[in-house]
Amino acid sequence: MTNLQTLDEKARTVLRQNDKGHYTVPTHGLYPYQWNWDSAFAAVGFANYDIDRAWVELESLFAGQWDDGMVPHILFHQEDPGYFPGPDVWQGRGPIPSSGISQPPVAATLARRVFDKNPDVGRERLSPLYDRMVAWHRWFMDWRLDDGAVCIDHPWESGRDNAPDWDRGMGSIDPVGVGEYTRRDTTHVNSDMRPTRYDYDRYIWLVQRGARLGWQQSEIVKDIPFRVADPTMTFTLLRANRDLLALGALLGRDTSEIAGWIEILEAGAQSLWNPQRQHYDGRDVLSGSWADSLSNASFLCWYAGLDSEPMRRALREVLANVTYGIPSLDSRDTRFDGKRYWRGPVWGMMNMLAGLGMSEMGLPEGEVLRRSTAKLISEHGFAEYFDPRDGAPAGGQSFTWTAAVWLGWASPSAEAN
Ligand code: 9WN
Repeated sequence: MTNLQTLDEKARTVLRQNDKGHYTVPTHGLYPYQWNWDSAFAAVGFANYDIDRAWVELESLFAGQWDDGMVPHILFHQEDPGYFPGPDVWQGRGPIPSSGISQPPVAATLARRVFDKNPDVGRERLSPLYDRMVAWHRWFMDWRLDDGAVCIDHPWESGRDNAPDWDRGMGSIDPVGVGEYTRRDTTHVNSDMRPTRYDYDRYIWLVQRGARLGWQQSEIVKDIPFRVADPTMTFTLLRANRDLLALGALLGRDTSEIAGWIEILEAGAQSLWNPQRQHYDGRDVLSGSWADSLSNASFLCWYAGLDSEPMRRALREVLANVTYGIPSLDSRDTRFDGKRYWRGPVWGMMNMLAGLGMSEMGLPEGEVLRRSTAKLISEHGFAEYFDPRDGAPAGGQSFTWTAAVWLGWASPSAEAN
């Protein structure tokens, strides 16, 4: 067996170990539940060798959908004291105990990749999921737009928890009354690689506030003092709508509503363009200020189908300054921290999304990124994230989405499939 075949086998072993039967945990210990966008990546990994299991993963995720269309960011299928905050703090109101916020909608896009692996099976399994996906996307369009860009009301919703994009909004929160709580994450992982106490006080305060409002969007939009227009959400939803439209056409559905959403988001994405910095950026809605953050989410523009010459230049510069791209924050930024989560480390799944978009739009950097991600994983393992300067693994180990990214995109065998 070659080294690469061994790695394919190891990636499958990671998925098998994290498989709880009908859903997958991101990694044991640190994240003992089903996470939204992690599961969509897991499905792509499974699709490589078990198409039924891939669809089961997506079906389990959408089984947690709320009446209003929201698909939660965590489903607490089985209580586990190893993670905080759990279902008692969140007080979700869906059919499965859950959190009260969502996560970047990559599911339709990644379901399309699963569909393409076996369209016969895909047609049958997608049909009931399709309506759920439409309802979820409609929830974002109904409740989360600001000037056509998609907003978050909790940093966890973006999936880039401690990114500098939220610093301004987090700074305006006084977490008074948050009370005593015990973090669990820092019992699993070195605290230098995790968000700070300052961040956590505000994360928990926001959860308590949302829970008190019963997670009613009409109340949240008036009451929660945190609202940021986010490139991750905007670009993933725009892209997901393009894929959902294609899937809807395959199923013979009326896709005119989705076509309308695409137009709104294409125009709205331009409200994330920071004219001084000349790149896509986070925009704090309540203060009107820019994050001045050139992040891996900024580079999802091609994934969303949007090309830009200044973004191409920014990409070349950012990649020239690290060994393994794309860092979650430009390494020349004074806020860069190569180990701390979304303030510097490189994430395989973000590379996959960004790299796919670049290749589709003819940028050679897409293939550069695929190869450098393959090198990163083959030299440093299936970690949650990595230091972009030397590839040192960080966060949780034996991580589902890193294994899935290997099987579905980075591995040479992924090309053949
Ligand atoms: C909070 C599971 C999740 C990812 C997020 C990542 C991290 C959770 C945490 O882990 O967030 O949702 O507790 O730190 O930031 O993107 O989905 O892998």
